[in-house]
Amino acid sequence: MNYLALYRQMLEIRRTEEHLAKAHQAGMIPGACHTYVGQEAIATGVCAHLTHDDAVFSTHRGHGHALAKGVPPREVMAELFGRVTGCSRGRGGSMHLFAPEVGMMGTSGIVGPCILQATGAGYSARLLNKGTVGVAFFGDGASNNGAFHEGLNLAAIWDLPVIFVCENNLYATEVPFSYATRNTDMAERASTYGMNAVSVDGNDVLAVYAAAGEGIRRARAGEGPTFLDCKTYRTRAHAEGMPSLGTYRTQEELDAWKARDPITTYRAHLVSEGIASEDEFAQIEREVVAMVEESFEFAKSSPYPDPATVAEHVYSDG
Ligand SMILES: Cc1ncc(C[n+]2csc(CCOP(=O)(O)OP(=O)(O)O)c2C)c(N)n1
Ligand SMILES: [Mg+2]
Repeated sequence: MNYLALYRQMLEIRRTEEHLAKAHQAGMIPGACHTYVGQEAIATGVCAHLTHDDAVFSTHRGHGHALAKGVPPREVMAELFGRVTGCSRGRGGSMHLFAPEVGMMGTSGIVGPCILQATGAGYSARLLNKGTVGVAFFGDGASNNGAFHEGLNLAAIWDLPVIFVCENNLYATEVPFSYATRNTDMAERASTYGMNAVSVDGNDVLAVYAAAGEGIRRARAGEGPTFLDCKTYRTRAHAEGMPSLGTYRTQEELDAWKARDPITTYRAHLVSEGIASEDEFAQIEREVVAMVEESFEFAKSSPYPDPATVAEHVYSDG
């Protein structure tokens, strides 16, 4: 277990997202931009166990999943800016981040289907005897979509190697989860399908790392799917340009979750345990900031795709 690698990954996501938020405000990003700020521990703790052969299917809030799965920040940024150097060659933007070479099988603006796609990846892994896993990241809102029932049920009855990662940040856009469902205990709901299901503090990267590690071990060993109910909070607006508070949540609630920020609490934990020093963190901060700045300059100065190539990279060549 590399404690500082987990810290570096979370910080890379945070600093990239902060740049993207500013770029969106400056009008450099066409379309919507949903940041992952506050939820970094989840993608980081899960993806630390994955290889490039494991397949991740993601959501509208997927920059953090792409980064944690190994897509370089420069390719994520360039994609959001619509540049040809982006991971989807500038065709997709924020909600079509694809990088099959590292097992990033796409962010998506459609809430729910990633649950079925990950189940399909698990089915494929089983048929081909690959030893890999399919991973779905999705929000609490997706859990009330029909895809949730179909995906969990199939994975359970066939003992498929799938990890369902619910990022329960208490709201679907501005709808409280407690309004949208009678039973807000996601682990309990998942366990009724007959699968291993655990609740975890989604702001604690070590807790996520441990729970995901056990789930992935089980999946690779043929012991079936695992559901991770990760309790977390997004500390920015649902999407850039929307109000951060609105009328659906209070300043007190936001402040309470900011006090449990996954990056600062983890850093304080490592210092108090004597695992790392403030000097090491300062060094990591310098390196991450430099890398993200360089990625931003790279993305900004990259060309747009040639209009003559508009039909390329849209469908698979098979
Ligand atoms: C099938 C579908 N229905 C509705 C929407 C509109 N929509 C976009 S984001 C969102 C909320 C999703 O909430 P959640 O799954 O909890 O993810 P979060 O934004 O909280 O990360 C909705 C309803 C959509 N994109 N796709
Ligand atoms: Mg949500």
